[in-house]
Amino acid sequence: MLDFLKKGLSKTVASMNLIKKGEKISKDLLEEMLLEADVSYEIVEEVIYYLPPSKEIKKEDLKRVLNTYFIYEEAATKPSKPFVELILGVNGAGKTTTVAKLANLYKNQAQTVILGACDTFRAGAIEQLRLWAKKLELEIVLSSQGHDPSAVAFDAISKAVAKGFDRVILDTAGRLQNQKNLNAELEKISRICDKAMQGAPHRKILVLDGTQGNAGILQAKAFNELIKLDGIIITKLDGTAKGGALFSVARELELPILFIGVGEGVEDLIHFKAEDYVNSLVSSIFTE
Ligand SMILES: Nc1nc2c(ncn2[C@@H]2O[C@H](COP(=O)(O)OP(=O)(O)O)[C@@H](O)[C@H]2O)c(=O)[nH]1
Ligand SMILES: [Mg+2]
Repeated sequence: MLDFLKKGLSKTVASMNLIKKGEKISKDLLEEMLLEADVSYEIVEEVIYYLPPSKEIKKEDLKRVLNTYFIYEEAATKPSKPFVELILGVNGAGKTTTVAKLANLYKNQAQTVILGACDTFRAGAIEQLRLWAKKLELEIVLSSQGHDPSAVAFDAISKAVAKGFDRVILDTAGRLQNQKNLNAELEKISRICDKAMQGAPHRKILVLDGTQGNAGILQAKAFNELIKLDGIIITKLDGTAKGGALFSVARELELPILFIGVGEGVEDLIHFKAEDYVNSLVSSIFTE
């Protein structure tokens, strides 16, 4: 069970006196519960439309309809050594923490990882990543605040190539309020990555703050227009009742959700599996 879903939904159930017994639920209550979980209004209406036209909804029918939303698979990536990942997103979304989580995951799979502290905009960001690298005993390439992030990316990839590392993960700064600069910066980082190693970056991942619910979608779209994304990681789903926004995120961006973040620790990263997510949501709706 994904607890973040249960938390939000049990509140709704408690506050309502509508029919809900075992394997069936009234359409009105279902609608209410999906909205409460921050499934967007548009998608709730659509789900209701695709359900059988009876007043009471069966669990299996709901599962079937909800599962149709996560159809976007990750494009097949050619194996590459090193495999370079660019982590994008606005300030505070959870990028640096997610870089550490991913690095830890790869390390546990016996892969060698080098981190690139390309968020040179804030001194705190470099230090934060340096501390993670120390804790996880990982190599890191960094420079000082204000330096060119592309240079850091170039050095990290070159080092990984020279030393035969399996992975490079590049943390970045996300100043969406200054789109023009960000655009130029991301374009340059991409270009320099490719210069350091042809084909890099191999995966561009957007980190989205899950507590923003559906409000994060516009932001995500803006990033996807700046740089073609390969997938999304949604963070902070441990502290929110807005887990239902994942439906609209997947649908609107037509991108796969790769992982979800459920805490501040390095282990708090879950591989996103649509079926488990839908099962959890449906179970929370049908059990009190
Ligand atoms: N509860 C929770 N907090 C998170 C999660 N991911 C990141 N954070 C916290 O969110 C804050 C911002 O994260 P950070 O990685 O610095 O964001 P960045 O600015 O995008 O690099 C930090 O306090 C993190 O500990 C998560 O999955 N759950
Ligand atoms: Mg950061």
